[in-house]
Amino acid sequence: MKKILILNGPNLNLLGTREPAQYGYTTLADVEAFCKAHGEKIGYEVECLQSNWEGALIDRIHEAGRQYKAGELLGVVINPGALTHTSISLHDAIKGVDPLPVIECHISNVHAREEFRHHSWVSPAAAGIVVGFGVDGYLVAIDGLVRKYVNSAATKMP
Ligand code: CA2
Repeated sequence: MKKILILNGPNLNLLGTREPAQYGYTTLADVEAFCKAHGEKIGYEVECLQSNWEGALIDRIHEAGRQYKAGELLGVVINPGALTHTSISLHDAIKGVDPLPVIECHISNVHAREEFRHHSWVSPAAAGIVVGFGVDGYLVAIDGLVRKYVNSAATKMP
């Protein structure tokens, strides 16, 4: 069974325990569980990793690039947390594994928040972006990945 990788960056391990007005009450364990269940339903094994370390995320993206080349991985959904707004290294890592599809996902609508959250270093390297759907955004991102790279509506047009 092909895989989809879900990556979560710094502080997302705190999901559901603080700042519920911004991020809701769902924990990261809940998110990972419903992503795995959804993946199973649509025929993908979902693997999840959260790290507070930029380098660990970059190492995993490099490994994902190898898995993609080997035909084992469809793509990656990443919520890079605040690294979104600071990390050129993450941008370079995603560019470095092109054409591996990487979907950037944010729980909150970053564009309706502080100015410093409006810029993303990840977006220019991403295959798609999901913003502001709460934790359901992870499912939207998974479905978007599958629709764009497997079941494209465009491929079904007469
Ligand atoms: O909206 C998102 O998903 C963010 O990626 C979350 C990041 C934030 O820096 C981005 O601007 C937008 C914050 C992740 C920290 O998550 C927490 C969750 C609960 C309590 C504290 C932090």
